[in-house]
Order: sequence, then C-alpha cells, then structure tokens
Amino acid sequence: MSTIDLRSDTLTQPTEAMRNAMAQADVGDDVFGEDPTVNRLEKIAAERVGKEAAVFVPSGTMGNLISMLSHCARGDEVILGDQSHIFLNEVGGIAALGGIHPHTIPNEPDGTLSLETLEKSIRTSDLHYPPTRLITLENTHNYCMGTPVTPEYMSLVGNLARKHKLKVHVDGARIFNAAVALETDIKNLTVDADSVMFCLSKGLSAPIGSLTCGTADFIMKSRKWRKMVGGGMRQAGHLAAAGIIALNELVDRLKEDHDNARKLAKGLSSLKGMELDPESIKTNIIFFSLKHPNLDPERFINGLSAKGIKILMIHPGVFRAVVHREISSSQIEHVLSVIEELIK
Ligand code: TLP
Repeated sequence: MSTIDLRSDTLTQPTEAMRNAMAQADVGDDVFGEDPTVNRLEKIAAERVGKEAAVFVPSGTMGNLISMLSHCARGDEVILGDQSHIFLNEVGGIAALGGIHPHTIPNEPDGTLSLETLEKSIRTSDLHYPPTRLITLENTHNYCMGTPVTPEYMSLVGNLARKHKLKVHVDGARIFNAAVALETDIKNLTVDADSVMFCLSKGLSAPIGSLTCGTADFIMKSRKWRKMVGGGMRQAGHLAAAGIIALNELVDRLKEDHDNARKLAKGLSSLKGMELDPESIKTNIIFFSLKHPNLDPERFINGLSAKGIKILMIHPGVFRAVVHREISSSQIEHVLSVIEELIK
C-alpha cells in the first residue's frame, strides 16, 4: 500500500533533475564565498525578489532568525501575528538567542494584521517601553488557511512602516505559492518589505534550503549571524544546485497543488461532519474540523492511517492537510472516498 502523505509540503522528494544536478554540482567552500553554485543561487534569488543580495541558509527557521537578529538589537521589539510561524513554531529563538521582544497582535482570518491595531501597537518613546523596530508578516499565512497576502496590503503596511521608521520582514516560506495564487510577479509582494525569507524545501521540492534577501548591507550582517548560529556551510553547492532547479522549474506547477487542494476542500465540505469553507482555500493548505456524532478525531486519524493516508491533527478535532507535488488529482479522489467510507 503506497502512502498518501498530506502532513506537509516539506515531505516532497527532490526531482530526478535535482538529484542529477546535485551529484554534478560545481562546488567550493562557501564560508570563503567560493562555492560557484551557491553564489549563482543567491544571485538568482535576489534578482527574483527584487533585492540587492541574498544568503543561502539551511532552513526557514534560520532564515527568519538571522533576519530578525539583523534588524533588531537586544531589547528591541517586533510586532507580529499571534498565529505566525515565528511566534508559534520557531522555539522562541528570537527571544532566547536575540533578546528580541515579540509583541503579538491577532491575525485576521486572511493572515493580515489590522492596520489600526498595528499602528496602535507601535510604542511611543515612553521610558517604560521597549523600542519597536520591526513588523513581521507571513505570506502565505500557514495557520490562516495558507491565505496569500496581497500586494495592496503589503503596500499599506510598507507606508505605515516608513511613516514610523520601522522595518518590514516577510516570512515568505511559501511566497511563491502566494505569487502563483494571486497571479502576480513576486516582486509585487516584496517591494514593500526590507527583507524576505523564502523556502526551497516545501512546495518547490528541494531537499534543503531557504534564502534570506535584502540590501547588500543587511545581507552582510545576516551572513555574520548565520556564521554565529552555525549555518556557515562548506560545499553547499550540492544543495544549492537543487535550489536553482526549484526556482527555474517548479514554481509554475504550484497551481496544480492549489487546484488539487481546492478539489479536496470541496469534496470534504460536502461530507457530513466536516467543517470548512472551500472558498477560503486559495493555495495548498487546508484546515478543517471534524464534528461528527459517531466518529471521534482519534478514530478518524487512525482510520486514515490504516489506509495509508497521513494528515496532521493540529488540535483535537482540527486537522491540516497540505497538497504538494507528490499528491495527484486521482489520489485526492481516493482520499475523499476513504473519508466518505469512514464517516459511514
Ligand atoms: N512549517 C512547517 C512546520 O514547522 C509547521 C510546516 O509543515 O508547515 N515559516 C513558515 C510559514 C513555515 O510554515 C515554516 C515551516 C517555516 C517558516 C520554517 O521552515 P523550516 O522548517 O525550513 O525551518
């Protein structure tokens, strides 16, 4: 029985072309700045998001961490969403390692932060307050149904940040999903941000790696932080080679994942006890609740698992399914028929 793994798009395996490119990559010591493949990936990445420079890091978590460390000093404050990955899922690294004070405000269901609340949350110079330095947004917003945040919203936040002399960082782990869903050039989503981190290792199918992009000065600072937290890699071109393929060949096909996610959401919403609005699914992430009189959440997840289907239970009765390159349209139909059977 083959497994249908919907726990995350991080589960994607490298493509055949990636495996070949990794094996044959031209490499050097990247700590000396001498890995030609890493240098090429960083150049492609910076150009793609319209920034001066980029630095290759092993994970999205490290990319966000070094960005925040580069923008903020100890005791500075960052305003971010209470549902953001940085706040919920990055082990509190910004506070533990950077002494950065996280000031959370509620995420709206579409992943944005209310502009009014945002502006009210910026600290005055009162003696008692930590100085606000940074606003951090997430695009797509993972825990807000993978919703893509629009260029129009980015521009409003950019204006607000400039008015208050703040910086803007975007956790764009899945920002290419956002650009594809909104049918916009990715630069329209990054032009109002001072820095952006994006991942190659999720829907784009590379095995490892993320990039942090910004001004040349910012990236110089970020490189130092990367070294300090142990992210200085040597012949990393073997990894970067897969990343180049991810950017050149795997972006446009993300639309397929979004179509399959919508198909899964529509199918689920027609089943008894499943609660979700398929219209809210814009990219590859689906959250749904199970409220069924005869099927408790544990039995549901175990029943799926017995049929080789894996999804994540985020809270009791609340599930996440993420669609990716290794999930076909016919597998979505199979998943729906298994769930229909379980519910009976
Ligand atoms: N997200 C993972 C888990 O950590 C939850 C997932 O399966 O979705 N930003 C966002 C918005 C993310 O979703 C993730 C990973 C990261 C950053 C961190 O990336 P990695 O895992 O490369 O450190």
